[in-house]
Amino acid sequence: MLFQLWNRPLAAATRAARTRERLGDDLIDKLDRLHDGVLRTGVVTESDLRMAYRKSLEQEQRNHLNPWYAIGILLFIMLATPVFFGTIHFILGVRCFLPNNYLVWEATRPISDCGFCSSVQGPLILQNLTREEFAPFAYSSQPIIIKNAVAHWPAAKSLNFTYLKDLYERTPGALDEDCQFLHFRSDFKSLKEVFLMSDQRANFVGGSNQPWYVGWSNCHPTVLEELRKLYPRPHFLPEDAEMPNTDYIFLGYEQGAFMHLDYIPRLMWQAQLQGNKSWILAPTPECDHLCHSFSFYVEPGDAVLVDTRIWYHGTSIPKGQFALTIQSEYG
Ligand SMILES: O=C(O)CCC(=O)C(=O)O
Ligand SMILES: [Fe+2]
Repeated sequence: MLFQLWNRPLAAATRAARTRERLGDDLIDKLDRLHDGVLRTGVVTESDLRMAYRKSLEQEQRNHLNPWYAIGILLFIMLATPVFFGTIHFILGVRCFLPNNYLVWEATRPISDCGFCSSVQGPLILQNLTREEFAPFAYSSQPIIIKNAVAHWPAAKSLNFTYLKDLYERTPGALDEDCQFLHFRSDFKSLKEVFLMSDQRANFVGGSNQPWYVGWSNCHPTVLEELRKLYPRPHFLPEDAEMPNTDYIFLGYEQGAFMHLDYIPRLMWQAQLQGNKSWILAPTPECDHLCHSFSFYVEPGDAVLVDTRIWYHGTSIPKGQFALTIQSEYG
C-alpha cells in the first residue's frame, strides 16, 4: 500500500528500491501494514495520504537552505561592507581605522592553531645585536624587544612634530595624497587637520585637556625619500628581507591605539624614537584557553617586533607624555 501512493512508475520503483535498501524489508512491511490499517478506518483516504506526503516534501525543501541563496548573502555582505564604510567616509569625512579591511579580515582570517602563543609569557628581550646574532629570531612570531637598537638613528634626534609639519607643508601635493590616516581616539579627520591644530595643543602645553594620538602612512614619494634620510633600514633585519615602499609614523600624547589586528602581509617592526610606550598583546580569542595576554613597555631607542596579524595589540603613552615611532614591515 505504501508504494501505491507513488504511482509514477519508473521513479517510484527506483525510489522504492532505495527506500527498501535504506530502511530494511521488516520496517517497510510494518509501514505497509500501518498504512493499510489507517485506510481501513475510512477516516483517512488515499488522497489524504498523497496530499500529506506532498506537503511533507515541500516542507523538507523549505528546510534546506539553498546554497546559491547563502552564497548570494555572503557576496552581498562582502560588497556592502566597504560600500557602507566608504559612505561613512564620504558623509562624515572620517577615515575609519581599518574597519572595512578589519571586518573582512576578522570574518575571513584563518583560525589559528595557537602554536604561535602557547608557550609565550611575554616579549623576548634582547640587547642590541648584529644581523647574524638576530638571524635565529628573525621570523619568529614571539614578540621581541631589542634594547637600544635604534638610538643612533638621526631621526631619534631630529624628527618631531614641527619637522613633519614643515616637511608636509613644503612638499607640493603631500597633504592631498590619499595615504592611510589613523585617527585612533582623536578627533582629527585627516593629516591636514592634524597640522592645523594650535601649537598649544600640538605641544600639550600645560597638560592641555585635549590629548591626541595619530598614525599615518608616509606614502608620498618625496616625503618618504626625505624621511628615509633620517633612518636606515634596521641593521638587524635579514639582508634579503622584503620591505614595503612606505613606512608609518605614530605620534601623540597619552592616547594610543585601541586593540586590533593588522591586515598586512608581513611582520611588523617599530623604532621607538621618543618617549615610552606601553603595549598590551592578547592572543586570538580561539586561543584564550591556551595562551596569555601580557603587557610590556618600550623606551626611546628600542626596537619592537610583533606579528601584529596574529597578536591583538593596543598601545598607550604615560600620562602627559609624548611618543614618536617609525613603523614598517619585513618578511
Ligand atoms: O604604535 C602604536 O601606537 C600602534 C602600532 C600598531 O598598531 C602597529 O604597529 O601595528
Ligand atoms: Fe597595528
